[in-house]
Amino acid sequence: MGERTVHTYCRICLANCGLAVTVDEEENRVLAVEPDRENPYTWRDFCRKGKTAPEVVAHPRRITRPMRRVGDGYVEATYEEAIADIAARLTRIIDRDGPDAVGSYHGNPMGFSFATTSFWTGLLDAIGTGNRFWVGSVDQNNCHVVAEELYGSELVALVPDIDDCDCFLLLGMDPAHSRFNWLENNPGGWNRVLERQRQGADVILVDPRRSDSAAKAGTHLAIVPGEDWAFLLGVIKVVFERGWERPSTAVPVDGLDVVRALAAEADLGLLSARCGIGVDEIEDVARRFATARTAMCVAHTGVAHNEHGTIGEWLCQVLNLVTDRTDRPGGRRFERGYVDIGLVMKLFAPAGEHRTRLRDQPPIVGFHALAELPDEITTPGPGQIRAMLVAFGNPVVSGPDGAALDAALADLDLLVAVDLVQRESHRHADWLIPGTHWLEREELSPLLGGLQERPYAHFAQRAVRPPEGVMEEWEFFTELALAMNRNLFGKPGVNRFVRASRWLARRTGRPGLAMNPEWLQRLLVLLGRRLRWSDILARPHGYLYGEPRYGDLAGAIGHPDGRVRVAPPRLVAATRDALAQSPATDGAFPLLMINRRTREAMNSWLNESPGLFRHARENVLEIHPDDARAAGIADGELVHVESAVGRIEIRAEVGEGMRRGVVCAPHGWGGRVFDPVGGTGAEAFGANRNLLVDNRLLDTFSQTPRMNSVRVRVAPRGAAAPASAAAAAIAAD
Ligand SMILES: Nc1nc2c(c(=O)[nH]1)N[C@H]1C(S)=C(S)[C@@H](COP(=O)(O)OP(=O)(O)OC[C@H]3O[C@@H](n4cnc5c(=O)[nH]c(N)nc54)[C@H](O)[C@@H]3O)O[C@H]1N2
Ligand SMILES: Nc1nc2c(c(=O)[nH]1)N[C@H]1C(S)=C(S)[C@@H](COP(=O)(O)OP(=O)(O)OC[C@H]3O[C@@H](n4cnc5c(=O)[nH]c(N)nc54)[C@H](O)[C@@H]3O)O[C@H]1N2
Ligand code: SF4
Ligand SMILES: [Mo]
Repeated sequence: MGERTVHTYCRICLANCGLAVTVDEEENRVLAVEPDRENPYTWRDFCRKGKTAPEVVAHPRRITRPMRRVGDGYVEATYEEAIADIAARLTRIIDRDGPDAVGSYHGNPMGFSFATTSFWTGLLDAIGTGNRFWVGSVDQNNCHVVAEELYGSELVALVPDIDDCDCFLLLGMDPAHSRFNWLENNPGGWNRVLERQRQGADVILVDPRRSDSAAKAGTHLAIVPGEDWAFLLGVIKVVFERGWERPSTAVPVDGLDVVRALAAEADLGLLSARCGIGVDEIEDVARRFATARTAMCVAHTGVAHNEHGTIGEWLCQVLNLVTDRTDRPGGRRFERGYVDIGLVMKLFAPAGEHRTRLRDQPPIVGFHALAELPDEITTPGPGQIRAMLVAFGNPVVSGPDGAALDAALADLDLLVAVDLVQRESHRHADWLIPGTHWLEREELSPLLGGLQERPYAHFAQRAVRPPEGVMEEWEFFTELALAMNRNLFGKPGVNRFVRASRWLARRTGRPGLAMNPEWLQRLLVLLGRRLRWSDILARPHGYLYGEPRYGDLAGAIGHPDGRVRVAPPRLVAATRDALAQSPATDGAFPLLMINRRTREAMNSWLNESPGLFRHARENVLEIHPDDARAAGIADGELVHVESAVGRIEIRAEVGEGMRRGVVCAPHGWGGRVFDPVGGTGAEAFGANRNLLVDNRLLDTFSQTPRMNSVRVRVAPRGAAAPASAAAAAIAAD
């Protein structure tokens, strides 16, 4: 009685698994989440995170009313009170200090909600601030920079053609845990790679750690962290020298001579010494990759989060371009999706002129780097940030030097957090605004259409209604702009139009006439001229609307001459500089700390979900037995890990899987979940390894911190010197 099955998809990670969700309609409750086996495309990665999603919907600490800070605690308030107060305070700050005094940060889960991303931009444009910060700067900015340089468009992401690939060269990814997705989604991708391997394909995985994925790959190369660029340059050099070069036949390419010259200058012995992979192994990889029938090189976050992460991504694409793997079967192609990506760019990520006040950095895809945020808040002067809006994000845990950011957030005149629960980054919030869970939202994400490995569209059905009275995030952003009397999207007349449409909806009794995000979704589908809205809606299990096509990349190139610029001068120059420098070492901090993900957690959320962890609910520090011996620590022992900016306590796990000199701790742990409603103590699991990451040591192109090559030392607990003041303070309270 009252039970219903809703077909939708999971929006925790980009695998976007198709789901069959059983709900109790009367109680508005999710009873079970199962994979939707009738979905033609996306359910095979289904995992416990999706299965236990109802625990997040019914989170005992979930915020279901706006909460206003009073002293050290919170009291419930109405949306009217919240919106009026926030609008008044923001207006005062803007009048006093200008629009840039209002900053923003949004995190990864917002990317799954098209309505939210568009109205977030609508609100920020209403405010008129350029101080917009985002998660891409601790994630995939390097890909956007390379796409802009090579293809003239920041949003070009090439999807792999797994089922026809004979040679996979995969760097810095652990798809056995994180699934085969990053910017693009390859449903069931890792299992399909392994299936290709069983059929005879070559799988080469490059990772300093013998990850679960590396253990399954035919070849594992344990690279020195941060030196993927050197390895790839070596491979490219060998390709040129042996005459294996086959320039792209899919796209016209300029600058090959420059790349050839750069590769010729580099010394293979030195490259090998840098990356810790033998000359013979580099030559072998080059041969296998270049002479395979089909091949692809793909680099993920392991490569990105390093000093030369952008050079690494660039050389990965260069290798594909000089061996004719780009936009060719078995390689990586451009999926045009069902909306006009150029139009979307103009609408949602217009080329920003704004530069950061202190470090004078440009935005990437419209947003600045999290690493710069603390200084922009704490440094006085015109343009100083005095208020912050934080939505769908936990930057104190997921970003670099969380202690510095935590101290900065404490210093603001106004902090507004929009989230399901109050996490570490929200602890100083003046207002906590409820978020909605994806099971409570219906949406089409036209942007993700171009990131699917096959032409695919899926309208997500709503499974349950949000808690009584809770507004969807986009509605809250709209209300705030209206209350501030600042035009949404910064466009004259928009607010008047919104009000008029609401009036009409009330008059006619047709709620759909009130302006809402579905209008934008339908408009984009219409302008894309590839799919009909009704055809998408008619397929609740998802819509595979075509076969993969090759040759569309040529038409997507944004450079006026329509040619790929394979040798961007600034990347070539930076590679020369990197070649001229020998890798730095630091006797005080002899180990390099890298990152990995845990299957059961999603970045910094879900690690508190009761149904997810069967074993210890903590992250650990993996360390090689020789390094453990040298540091005087034993397996299972709590140890101190210290860098130049912080210190954490974490349990050691000694094992042969680590490269010597490298330790690994997953990010996303150690942040607290507070209880603003019940007032009970905060919960936390594990240690925040990002407290050790310096927010000034960045990849200059992507503005991303070196989260995968953090110089640290490890010592038994009690033996280490005192932690930095800020890290000690955050740990103390
Ligand atoms: N060292 C190191 N650091 C890393 C990485 C790494 O590899 N190494 N990875 C980086 C990467 S790839 C990423 S994507 C970032 C993630 O960085 P962030 O996106 O800033 O962090 P998350 O932990 O994903 O925080 C997501 C927040 O959104 C909330 N949330 C979830 N769903 C919803 C919703 O529907 N509505 C609302 N309002 N809130 C919601 C959660 O409760 C949580 O507080 O971390 C980065 N940090
Ligand atoms: N279960 C789970 N799945 C997720 C997520 C999650 O948090 N949990 N997050 C999602 C998100 S937001 C993203 S962006 C994707 C990311 O997906 P991936 O990029 O695949 O991320 P990881 O699984 O962390 O794998 C990174 C690998 O890089 C290795 N590595 C570290 N440093 C280096 C280096 O310098 N060079 C090389 N070659 N390797 C290095 C690490 O040992 C690790 O095995 O995963 C998504 N999927
Ligand atoms: S979290 Fe799990 S179920 Fe959800 S999309 Fe990712 S792999 Fe699929
Ligand atoms: Mo990410």
